Order: sequence, then C-alpha cells, then structure tokens
Amino acid sequence: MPKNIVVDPGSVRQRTKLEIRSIPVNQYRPDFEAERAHFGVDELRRLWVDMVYIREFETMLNALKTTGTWQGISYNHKGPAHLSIGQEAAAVGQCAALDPDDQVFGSHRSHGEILAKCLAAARRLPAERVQSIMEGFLGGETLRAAEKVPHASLLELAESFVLYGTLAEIFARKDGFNRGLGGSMHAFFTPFGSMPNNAIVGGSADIATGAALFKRINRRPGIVVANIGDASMGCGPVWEAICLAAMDQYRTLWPKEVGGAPPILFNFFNNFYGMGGQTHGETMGFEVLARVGAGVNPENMHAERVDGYNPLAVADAVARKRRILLEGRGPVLLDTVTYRVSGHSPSDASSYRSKEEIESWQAADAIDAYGTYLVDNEVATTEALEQAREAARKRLVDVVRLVAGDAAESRVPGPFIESVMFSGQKAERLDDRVPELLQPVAQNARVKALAGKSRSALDAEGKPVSKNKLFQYRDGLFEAMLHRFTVDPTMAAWGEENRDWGGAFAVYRGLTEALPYHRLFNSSISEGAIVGAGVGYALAGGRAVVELMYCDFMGRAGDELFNQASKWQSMSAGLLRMPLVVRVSVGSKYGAQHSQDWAALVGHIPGLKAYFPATPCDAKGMLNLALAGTDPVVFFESQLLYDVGERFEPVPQGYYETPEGEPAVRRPGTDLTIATLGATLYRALDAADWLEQHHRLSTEVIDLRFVTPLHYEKLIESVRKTGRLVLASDACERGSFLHTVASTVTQLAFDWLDAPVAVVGSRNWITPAAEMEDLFFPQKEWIVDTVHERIVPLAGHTCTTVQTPGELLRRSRAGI
Ligand SMILES: Cc1ncc(C[n+]2csc(CCOP(=O)(O)OP(=O)(O)O)c2C)c(N)n1
Ligand SMILES: [Mg+2]
Repeated sequence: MPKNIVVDPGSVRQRTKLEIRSIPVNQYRPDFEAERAHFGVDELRRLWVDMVYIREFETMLNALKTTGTWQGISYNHKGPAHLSIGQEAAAVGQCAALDPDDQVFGSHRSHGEILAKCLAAARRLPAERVQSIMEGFLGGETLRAAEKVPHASLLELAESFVLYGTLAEIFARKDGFNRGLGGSMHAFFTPFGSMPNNAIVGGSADIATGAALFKRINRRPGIVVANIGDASMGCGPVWEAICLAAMDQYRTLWPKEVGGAPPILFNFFNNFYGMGGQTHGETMGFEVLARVGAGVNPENMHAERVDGYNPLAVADAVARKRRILLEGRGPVLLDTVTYRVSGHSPSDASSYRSKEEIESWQAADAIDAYGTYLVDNEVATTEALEQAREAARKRLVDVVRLVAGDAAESRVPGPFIESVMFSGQKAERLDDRVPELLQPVAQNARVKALAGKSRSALDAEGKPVSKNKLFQYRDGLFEAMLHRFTVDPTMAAWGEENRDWGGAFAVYRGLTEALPYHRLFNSSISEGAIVGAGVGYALAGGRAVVELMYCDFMGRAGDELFNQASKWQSMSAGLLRMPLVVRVSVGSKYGAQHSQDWAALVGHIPGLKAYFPATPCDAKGMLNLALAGTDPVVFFESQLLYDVGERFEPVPQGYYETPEGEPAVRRPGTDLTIATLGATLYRALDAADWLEQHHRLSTEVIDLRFVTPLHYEKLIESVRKTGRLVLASDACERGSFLHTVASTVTQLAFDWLDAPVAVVGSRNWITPAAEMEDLFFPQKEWIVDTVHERIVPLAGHTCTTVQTPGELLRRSRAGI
C-alpha cells in the first residue's frame, strides 16, 4: 500500500505568501514566588551549589593545566581541558528541568554538563536507587574510592562519586567513569542520564536524534538533549540531524500510538565563538541562532533564545520544551545564550576578543548574580553561600588529592583495551516486548513467493534455473532481515527509499507490508544522520539497520562510521554496545562516484567489523550473524550479485549463521590459490577453470568473505599446499585490503611460498562508464596473466594484458 500523500499541482502552484511566525528572544520574566513554589527553597539553593561545583572544578583544571598546582596539590595533566567557566548557569538550569530518565549528549566542553546532570539526577532518584547504581558501577570501584572523602549523607557521597568519577576519567584512571578510555572530551555516566560527549563538533546532534528515536519507537520515558555549540550550526551532520528529526512522517504516517516525533531538543550553548572564529558577526549569518528554526518547519522548531546567564530562565524554557517533546511535537531548537570566560583551552590567548568584552561578561557573572538574587529574596545569606562554596571546594580538594595520587597503579592495561574493542556478544532480542508486525510472516507475499523458488542456481539435471524461479542473493538478505524483525522488537531500519520503493535493489520488497512505519522508514537524504542516528539508537539500547545504498556514499557518513560507530564501545570501556549494521552496496555501471569498493577504508578503522558475502547462502548467513551480534558491522553487498543464485550449496530454509571470520574454499586445488573478496570470486573461478583446462594448474579458490575479523588459518593451510597465492578484488589496487592479506600471509607462510603473493585489483583510476568497465575491474585474463608474469610461467601462454613487475613500477611512478 503506497502512502498516498498527494502532491497536488493546484495547491503547490498557487500564488500565496508564507508568514513566518515570530521567535521569542529572552522572554523570561523572573517571578520569585512562582520560582520558589516550583523548585522549593532547598533546590533553589542547590542550583547555586551545583554551579559552584562546576566553577571550582573547571578552575582547578585550569590551574593544574597552566601552573601544575592547585590548592597545594601538584599534578601534570597531559590531556585536554576545554573548560566552561562562565557557562555554569546554562548547564545547571537545563538539568534543573530534566528527570533522571532524560538523557543529555554533549560536546568537547561538557565537564559542567556531566556534573550538572549527575548531581541533579542523584537528588531526584530514590536513595536506594542511587546507592545501588553506585555500588553496581564497575563493581563498586569508583564508589570505594569516593567513600574515602568524608560525607555525612548519601547525597554528599553521591557528590563525591560524581566528582571522582568525572575527574578520574579526565585523568585516565581505571576507576573513572569510562575507565579512562574516554577522557576529558568523551566522559559520561549513563545511569544518571549523562550520555556520551563528543569531541567532534556537532557530533552529538545525529547520535542524540537516534537515541530519541529509540525512546519514541520503544515507548521509553523522557527526552533527549543534544548540547552542541553555536559553531556546530555550520556542520552538515547537525543540519542533517535536524532534518531527520523534523520529518513530517512521524505525524502523518507513523501509528498515532507511537507518540509522534522523536523527543529531541537541539540545545545550542551559544557562547558566540567556535575556538577563535566568531559566529556572531563573522563566521555565520543567522544573527540570532534561534532564527534557523524558521527554515525547518512551520512551527520554527519551537525555537527560542533564552538567557543562559539566568539558570531559572533556562529551566523554564527547558521545562516548556520538554512538554512539547513528550507530546510528540518536536523537534525543538533552543538558543541558550552564554559566554565562555575561560579560553577555548588553557593554551588559548584570547587573541580574537577584547579584554573589555571578557570583563563585561565577568561583571554579569551568573553565579554572583544568582547568589545575589537568592540573598535579595531572603532565602540565603551571603555567609551561608560562602560556607557552601567552602564546603564544595573542600570536597573537591579531597577528590583531587585522591585522584592525583598513585598514578602508576591506576591505568587499565593494554589487554583491557583490546578486550573492549568489540563487545562480541550474541543478543537474540534487546527487549522482551512482542515485536510489532503488520501481518503474520506466512501471509507475506514475498515469503510465499520465495517458497516456490529454487534455492540452488542449478536444477536437478544441472541446468541453470531461470532468474524468475531463482532464490537470489537479495532474497537471502531479505530472509535475514525478516527473521530478526520478528524476533527483536527493538530492531528498526531506515535509509533512503527503504519503504514503498522496496529498498534499494529490491532487498526490502515485502518488508513494507510486514512492518509498521516506525520499524522501517524512509529517511531524509542525510547519510551522516542516517548512520549517526543508527549509532545513537544502538548505544541507547536498540538494534538498528541503516542503509547507504552505494558504498561511495560512505564519504558523506565518514565521521559517523569512522569516529562514532567504531569508537563508542571502546571509549565507554565496554559499558555501551553497538548493535548496528550499516548496509552498503558496491556498485557498477554508474561510473566514478557510484562504483567503488571501499572495504579497505573500513578495514583500516579499529572497532568496525566488515563483512562481504559473495553468495546467496552467505548473504543470509552473514546478515543473520551481523544481526545477532552486538558490534557495528559494515555490511558490503555487490550490485553484480543481487540477482545471482546459489552455486555452491542450497540456501537453507531455516535460520543459520555463517561462522564469523572464516573464509570459504569454493573450489579445491593443489597448485595455486586464488583468494577473493566480493564479486571477483566468479571471475577467479573462471580463471581457475581456464588454468586447469589449459595448463593443468590445479587451482584452489577461496572466498575471504570477511575483512574484520578474518581468520587466516584456512588461507595459510591452502598456501602451504600450493605455495602460490593470487589475491583479487574489485577495490582499486593501491591501498586495497588485499595488500594487508598479502603481507600477513607472507609473514605467516614465507617458507612455503614459491613466489611472491600477487595482488590483482581494479586500476587506480576512476571507475569509467559501464561500456568501459572491463578496462577497470579485474578480469579473468588479468588473473591468468598475473600468474604467468609474476608467479609461474605458463607454457605457451600469450598475455593479453600487462601484469609484469615493470608495469607495477611504471604505474607506481606515475601514481596510477
Ligand atoms: C569536526 C570538527 N572540526 C573542528 C574541530 C576543532 N574544534 C574543536 S572545538 C571547535 C569550536 C567549536 O565551537 P562550538 O561548537 O561553538 O563549541 P564551543 O567550543 O564554543 O563550546 C573546533 C573548531 C573538531 N573538534 N571537530
Ligand atoms: Mg561556541
């Protein structure tokens, strides 16, 4: 059933005018009686203390970074310290309006946000829950350390715990919140709702959107905040995240009971600078950042500017926006005005701004102003506030002394880092709910059609089965997707043309009828946000499958793949899992920007798995494997193979998994080994037949199937037998993953090799037009000629291509 939202020429071509609604700017009016009634006197005072904690914390780091001492404690902090002195009220005010269930993702400058969120959550959660969270975290290691700081109540203990966990993380200690593997720019503590903070400018925007999708799709309470800087408004992925979050379909097409748009608040901590570039008047053109909301949807993203130098103004705005988000009417954009009095980092000489400007913000200091407000309204005295400041400082001194001591003992060892690169788990389902489906599987038209297809490429007489009767590679992918959708209620898939179109290359045909919108949907053309949202969805607790249509589009999602999906499991010290599959297809026929095999790029990045099936049986078995695991997998598919049938073994009807990392021997042989990755397998098989027939060279063909992880044993076993190895794939030869394979095999089987390992890749060119592809992709002849020129002379053979060592030199010299 197509969605049928009609685009009517009569209305879209009509002469009319758009009226843009107004955007509130700093509209908050203080009303102390209302504020007291809302927060209570204790909490109003606590907000001041929280701000002081942040100020003291950042001042301490600044002192250690610039002078090596603070309050008589000496310490050399080697890592970064992006401080938020001046921004305390914005962080504390925000968290004053958030529940423990609400989640906050942030930026490189997030120490204050971690403290604000965790301190607020510790006050709001029941005491037993706070106790059990602290006890359970890292087996109680962080708590044991924090307990050494004198405390008179659980809340004071929790304060020490939060300060200790954060600082120990910044100083790379093993009892830090992420065992020191995150550090200053990435620290977080999910049990209190402080989510991963991101060193990539704007990096949290799309990830937080994914976490908000997780909340909405799985009906979880609370909202998600993406705290990003004003300069991040210039980042493509931020705009992409906003587009993805603002899609109409949440209200027009998704079932009403799901609850509307994902509850995402894009909060820009607008300190008017991005390092030395000034967004106000120099590097951006919005004048007032909140204006950008007007370009997104008719409600302006409910955008407004709020005075982030008044914590109660921020709390009021966040509370109002939170209600909008819980009602499914998001996304929301908040332009929270603030100012970073401290430098971008301690080495910043503030050469890009005047002393007078800094002084004018210091004169308006939010901590002083809010303290005065409390005193003027007679809920605090200056002396009491000073005492509270002293108490906070004392606690921090104790914490710093503890963390700064015994550094040598306090790092995780290398094998620990190794152990958290992948979670390596199997998870049948990530929640116990009954998976939401639109129809019983047996009634699905594609399932019924596949029941009558031949699961082998050859019929009983050995004749090729016609395409329309064949169970194809794309069908294997479909069966794996459908299986996991029926088992794991959290599984959701999105990408371009995923729904009514039937998915790129008809892989998802039939899923549209099987699944409600919120489990399978079309996204905006936002590759960065497609993957980034997948990252957020997965680390929030769900299973996501996102699709990039063409491998070449990975470039658009480079950060999300290479810095985000790959790193959050290890940067969290294994506290987070990343059950994310990113499907990409390696193309042909569409020229230079649609036909590249970039497996090597993925293979180079620690923390990503990469699979590349070449048969229908593996398409199903390897996707089953990816969808049963908890690690990020970039799943390569070949457009040359979507309609092929199974030539090696019938595709099983039921569920099975291909063993991870294991290459498959596709053709046995004793004189030569050809190992391939991807669709080149079939050209290698042709070459093997030819070598056998014309030169009696018994050739073993091995399909590597995996890039990461890869088990070399079978390949080494083969090379020990044959003494000769050719490696072939459709990736450009220079820097191809096959060179890694070649060097590894050389090291592991040098004594058995009779000739150097030869790599046959595509030319180091653009992929030319379909009519010229045989000039570019490895052909059977290239493999045979390579064997002749570089491995073993073939009697009477005349080469039709140039594969000599001299040609390798020439190409290398010319950079082609
Ligand atoms: C993608 C990316 N580009 C550049 C940087 C280097 N960098 C770190 S912070 C920063 C400025 C960010 O400004 P803004 O987003 O306003 O946050 P603020 O530093 O003001 O808190 C830059 C350019 C980076 N970390 N990531
Ligand atoms: Mg900024």
